[in-house]
Amino acid sequence: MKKSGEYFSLFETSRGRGWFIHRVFSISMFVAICFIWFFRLSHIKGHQQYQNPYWACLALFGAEIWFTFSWLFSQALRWNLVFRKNFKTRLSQRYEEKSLPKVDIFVCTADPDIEPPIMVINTVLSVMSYDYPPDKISVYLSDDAASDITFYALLEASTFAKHWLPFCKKFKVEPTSPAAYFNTLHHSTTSSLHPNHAKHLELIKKLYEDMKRRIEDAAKLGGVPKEIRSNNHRFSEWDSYSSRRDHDTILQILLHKNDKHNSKDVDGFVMPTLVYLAREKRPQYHHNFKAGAMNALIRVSSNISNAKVILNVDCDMYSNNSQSVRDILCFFMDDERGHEIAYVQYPQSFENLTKNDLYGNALLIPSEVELHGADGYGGPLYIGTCCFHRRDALCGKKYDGGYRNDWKSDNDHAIESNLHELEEKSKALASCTYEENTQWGKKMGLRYGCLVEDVITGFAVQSEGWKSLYYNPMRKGFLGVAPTTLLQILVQHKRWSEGHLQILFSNYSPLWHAPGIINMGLRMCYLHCNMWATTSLPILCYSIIPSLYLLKAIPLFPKISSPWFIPFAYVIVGESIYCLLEFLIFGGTIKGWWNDLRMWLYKGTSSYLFACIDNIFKFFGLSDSPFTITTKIMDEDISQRYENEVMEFGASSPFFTILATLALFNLLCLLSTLKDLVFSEDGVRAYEEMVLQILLCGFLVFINFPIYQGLFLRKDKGKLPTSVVIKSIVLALSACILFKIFI
Ligand SMILES: *[C@@H]1O[C@H](CO)[C@@H](O)[C@H](O)[C@H]1NC(C)=O
Ligand SMILES: CC(=O)N[C@H]1CO[C@H](CO)[C@@H](O)[C@@H]1O
Repeated sequence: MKKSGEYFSLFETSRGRGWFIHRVFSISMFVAICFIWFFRLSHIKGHQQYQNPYWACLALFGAEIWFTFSWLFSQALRWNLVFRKNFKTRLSQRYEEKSLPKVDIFVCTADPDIEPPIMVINTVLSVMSYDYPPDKISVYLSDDAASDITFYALLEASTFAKHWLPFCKKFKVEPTSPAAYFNTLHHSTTSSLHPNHAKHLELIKKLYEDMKRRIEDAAKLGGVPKEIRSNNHRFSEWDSYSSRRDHDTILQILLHKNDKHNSKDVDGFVMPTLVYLAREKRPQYHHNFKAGAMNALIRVSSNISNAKVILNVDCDMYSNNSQSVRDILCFFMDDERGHEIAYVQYPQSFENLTKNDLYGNALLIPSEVELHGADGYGGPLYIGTCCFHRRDALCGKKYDGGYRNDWKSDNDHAIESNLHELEEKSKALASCTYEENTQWGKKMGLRYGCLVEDVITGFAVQSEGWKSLYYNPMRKGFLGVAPTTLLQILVQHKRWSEGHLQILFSNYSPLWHAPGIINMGLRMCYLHCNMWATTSLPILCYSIIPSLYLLKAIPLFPKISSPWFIPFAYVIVGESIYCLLEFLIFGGTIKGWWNDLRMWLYKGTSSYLFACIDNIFKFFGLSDSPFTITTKIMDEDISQRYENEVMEFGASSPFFTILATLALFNLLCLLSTLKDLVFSEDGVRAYEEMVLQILLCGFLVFINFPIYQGLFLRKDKGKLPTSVVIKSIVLALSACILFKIFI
């Protein structure tokens, strides 16, 4: 992509391969789906020789309509995949030294019990060590628990960083999170290192281990030891602390270049700015969760460093590539396209994945396909972490064609006031009352009132005319810890799907918001996600109704010799093969695909269902859904089972009751059918008409195998608890019996 004259773009865009074949396939699939609709419409009155299952057919038709829309939206996400490639050397040639912009990095943590401080500071250290001029990096940690232990850990980290940063620079360490780096060394032999490197490594490792021990000791004690507290005036800020939900703003600038005594590393080079922030909390003010924390960070940072580019990461996502800042600036600083980009989203990637990814944690299809598809329409979703923002866009500025950022002026903003004054002035920006009568949370910063504040914010920014971009390099930019139990994942997806459904009915609904600014394709991409929760109903229809009618041998689908059978077969086989191929092409395994399909089913029948119910409750003002953080720590046992890909139940939860009931119910239906098939004289001919129903029920039984194991076969702590076993047996049996008797 050459521009007139000498100018070369800093990035280029290429289109996904195979798009033409995909489109042809897509259209053929659509035709087949239309035939299925025709079939339903013409057969909705039911079969002459049987009782008329009018309502059942109507429900299935409803489900099919719903699936069709959901499928259409998913096609939008596959219609036009684009891939980005950048040119860091050009960036360096053009801007190094003179005018590389400053970057503010926000790390958010919310609970020291769930997010251990040692993990948090590993993330902080990893982003402090970016290969980028350190005086241009500022790292802000937002601690929504205002935990003195997290602060103590950060304080320790600021000292450790003085050794760690030069070490990283000298030996080109990757990844720059100490824990992750030391972990990689286990695998390769440290003996192959240069003696000088080995010596330094040993020293730094000891420093790290000592620091880790001190932090973990403090965590065990449940507080920072008295000696340390009294020796450091910084802890006096906790004097006002009465609880996590009731305290003053605590703001500490731990490292800053204006600090004469404490701003250089052991080699005498200046260090990145490091700031700790716990915004003010009062019980009578709603704190708006992470969105509130981010907005406080945006304001506080504007007073301290005011970088034009903001990176936002969760405290468990460490940087796995020290070049990421430069990678991203290639997009923002491109002369031709850069000025319209509001944010660049990285995929959310995880290190703790097992080979076949039992829980579909890798989000393979969303991150390898769907976000590329959204990018093709000018706007991947903002997913709340691993995202680089343009400050102006995040703060509510509108994009009009004339917008240009002057990166040079960015560096002029110098702070002369002394650090104490700076801290005091900044504190006011993080107070509970600051946002009263302002546009924060409405038109500025992250938008409030939605469980997926990130997605709605991304959409709001795009509806101000900005574009966003998806960057998914081979080597992942950030790595986090994936949830490791089924319940954590189901709860997480409940929150996501519930939040997405809120968007659908909010002011920022992709159905009608910002006409003329957001194109149809992108709207469909958003709708695909917004509709997650509602797909629970069709999925439930399909996992209950056909199996129920098996019990009475009433067919709901065409028989095998009928021409109507063909579109059904085409859609089922075509879609399965397509999904499998897609999964394999993007690096999954066959078993991984099967697991992913199972998770789709489980989310559909539990998380999404509860999300729908909760949304309805909320609509009538009945319940206030708590923002649940998913746990990141776990005991030995659970982690063993996770590594062996054994499904973790363990807890008694309505999520599991519903999954187990459905699994048992389908098992009963299948067994009863097979019994009839074997013992009845006319069995085979009768069942020729029921083949699709038997296959569907058989599929549901087959995919639910881990549940039967958890119900009846396993002895370990991760099996389904007895209460769930009893409830699900009673429920499934009574459903079958009642149906047999009354319908
Ligand atoms: C993380 O970074 C290392 C280099 O430090 C690289 O070898 C590895 O492939 C990266 N991990 C992922 C998942 O990309
Ligand atoms: C929480 C967890 O499972 N952590 C593990 C993630 O993977 C690394 C290396 O693969 C292990 O060292 C952690 O214990």
